[in-house]
Parts: sequence; structure tokens; C-alpha cells
Amino acid sequence: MSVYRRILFKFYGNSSLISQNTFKNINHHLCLLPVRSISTSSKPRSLKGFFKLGLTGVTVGALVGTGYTIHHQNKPRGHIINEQTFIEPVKEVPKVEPSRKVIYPNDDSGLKLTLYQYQTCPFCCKVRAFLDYYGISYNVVEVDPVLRQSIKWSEYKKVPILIAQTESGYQPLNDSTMIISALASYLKDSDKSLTEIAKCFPFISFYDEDGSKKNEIMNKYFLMLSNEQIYPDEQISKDERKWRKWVDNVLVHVLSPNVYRTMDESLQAFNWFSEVGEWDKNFPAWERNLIVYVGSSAMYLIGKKLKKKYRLKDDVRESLYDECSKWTKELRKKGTTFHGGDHPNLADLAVYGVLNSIEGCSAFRDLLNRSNIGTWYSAMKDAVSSHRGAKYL
Ligand SMILES: N[C@@H](CCC(=O)N[C@@H](CS)C(=O)NCC(=O)O)C(=O)O
Repeated sequence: MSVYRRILFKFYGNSSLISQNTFKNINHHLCLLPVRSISTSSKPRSLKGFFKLGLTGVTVGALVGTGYTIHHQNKPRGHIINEQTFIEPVKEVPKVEPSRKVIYPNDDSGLKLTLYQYQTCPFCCKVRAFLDYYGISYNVVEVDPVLRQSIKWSEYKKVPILIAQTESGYQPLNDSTMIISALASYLKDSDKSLTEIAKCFPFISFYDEDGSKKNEIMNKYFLMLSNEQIYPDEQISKDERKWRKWVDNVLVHVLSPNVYRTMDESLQAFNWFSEVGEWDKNFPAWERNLIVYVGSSAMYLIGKKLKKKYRLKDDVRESLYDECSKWTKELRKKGTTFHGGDHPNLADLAVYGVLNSIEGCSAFRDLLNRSNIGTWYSAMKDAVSSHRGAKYL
């Protein structure tokens, strides 16, 4: 995969959003030059010759096109559907010096965790919000978004990846929602090991409409508790799941078009990412500059495509305000500080985490000025930064 494409992947998240055509089109443009030079250098042809050549071209094109379509449609897709796979424990992971260590002296979870992340990726922020709130220590490995050497050992190529040290090696956990559900299950009911819990989140692989391979993690919004008494109110947990899904399927999608709304905002955002991700320290200068300048231009363009794909309003800020007001409206209805009542639940942590990822961007400042989410957000910031969840463990 080209470095350019990887940069798009990093900030785009969902690979299917980078249209295959973007790259095909680039290639097509490049192809125009040699084709033209061949035709100008050849001898003039008769009209009949041109017609014949054109007809042959169209026929060959149609045959190849049809053949490709048939091949594409007949490509075996079903064979891996329903084939369940688990995230296998690994014996070793290559030793890398953590970019930083987050240590909470009162942490008695017994967990030894390392988070492979991008500092401002919304999904990584979500996982950190959870760990910080519960005061669970962890090492951070800031992944180089271009070369991604530090996650070469993993078959899963996205971040966050969390690994938990076990007696016989390491248990990787992939996907922010699954990571949080697995850890929350473990913290509420540590009868099962994380390896056993990871098995409760099997994934199935399938090909999507574009023919790209996707994984779907089963049960990822559910906590795996052996004792039903621990989570007694089904309605509360249903509500929590509903909002966690909304974060992954709706809220995150309004962020990029807002953060990269104009070229200026995009560049500002990347400079802020660089600052908080300590790219100066973690990556060579050429790479940091490459990410900032190529990344911000690419994301500006991609932001426009995402706006269309997710049918955001012409003024994308309106979509951001609308979504956030759904959250605050529900909060008003409940009449509590948090969705979880007087302390945050997993939905609060998820919303806080993803909004926290844009805290240094003008979109976030506008959001605070134009909506009433600020009160909830500061209460969350306070709860997370004082690790208030530790007392509920
Ligand atoms: N559903 C996943 C999404 C993770 C994701 O898309 N992460 C992006 C970064 S924001 C990623 O790693 N993209 C691939 C890449 O950078 O190569 C989750 O919740 O963790």
C-alpha cells in the first residue's frame, strides 16, 4: 500500500471510504500521456483503419469488462461468512520502548496493559477515557501512522490495539468498543481471564460490496458477565448500548467533515495533532512534515466526500450541533449529570472520548459556544481526570 494511501487510511479510519476510483483515476490521468505520444508518433491511418481499431477496442473492452464483472461477482464471498475466529493470544510481541507510561499508584486491577494508538484518533481517545476514568495504568506506544512498524506483529491493522500481559504471553484486544466491553466485563467480574473474555467476542470476516475484506466483531456492545445480578437493569444497559452504537455509527462520522472543513482548519488541526501526539519527538522531522502537509490537504478533500457520504448538512457545523443536541436533550430528560446518573456509564465515556479527540480544533470551540454540551463535558473531564471511576471497581 502506498505511503500516500496509508496517510489517507490513518485519518480516514474506514478504508472503504477511500474510493478505489480515487486511485484508479489518478492512474488514468497518468496513462493519458504515453497513449497520446504513441498515437502522434505513428503514421496517419485511413478512416476505415481507425474505425476497425476503434471497434476492436470497444469489443475487447466490453469482453474484459464483462469478464471482470463476472469474475468479481463470482468471487467466493460466502465461504468465510460465519466462520468464527477469535483474537488469539500471542507468545511474544516485539519489544518497543513505550512513548509514555501512565501510572496510577492506586491501581489494583492487576492488569498490565499497552495501548498502541494515535493520540488524537477518536477511537483511541475513547479507550483512554475509559482507562483514565477507572485509574488503570497503561503504557502507550504511539504508532507511526506512515510505516506502522510497531503494529507489524498484529494481523489487525488499525488502532487502537490493546495488549494485556498474561502468564503465558499477551492477549491482544482490537477495536475500541470491544476493548472497553472486554475490560469492563473483567473489572466487574474477574472470575474469567481476559483470554476467556476475548473468546466471547468472536469475529466473522466477510467481503463488502466493494470486495474488500471486513471483520465484524460479535457482541461488542455487550458485557460478558457470568452473574446476572451484576447488571440487573436490562433497560439501563439497553440504553447504554444504544448510545454507544450511536457514537460509533453516527457521532464519529460528523467529526472529520467539521475538523477539516476548510484548508486552514485542517492545517490547524494537524498542527494540534502533532503537538499533542508529540510527533516532533516520536517521528523524524520529514515524516512529521509529510503527515502534517499531505495529511491536512488530503483530509480537507476527504472531509468533503464524507460530508456527502453521511449526508451532512451544507453547513457541517449544523450536523455536529444537531447530533450533540440529541445527547444533551436525552440528558435533560433524565435530569441527571451524566447519562449513567450521578456517575458516567460507558456511553458517557464513549461520547466524551470521541469529543475529546477534537478538543484543540475550532469545531470543538464552536460546539461549546453554540450548544449546551459544555456543562456535561466539563463534568466528564473532571470525572475522568480525577479517575473517579476507581472507587466503583
Ligand atoms: N472500529 C474501530 C475503528 C478503528 C479505526 O478506524 N482506526 C483508524 C484510526 S482513527 C485506523 O487505524 N485506520 C487505519 C490506519 O491508520 O491505517 C474502533 O472502534 O477501534
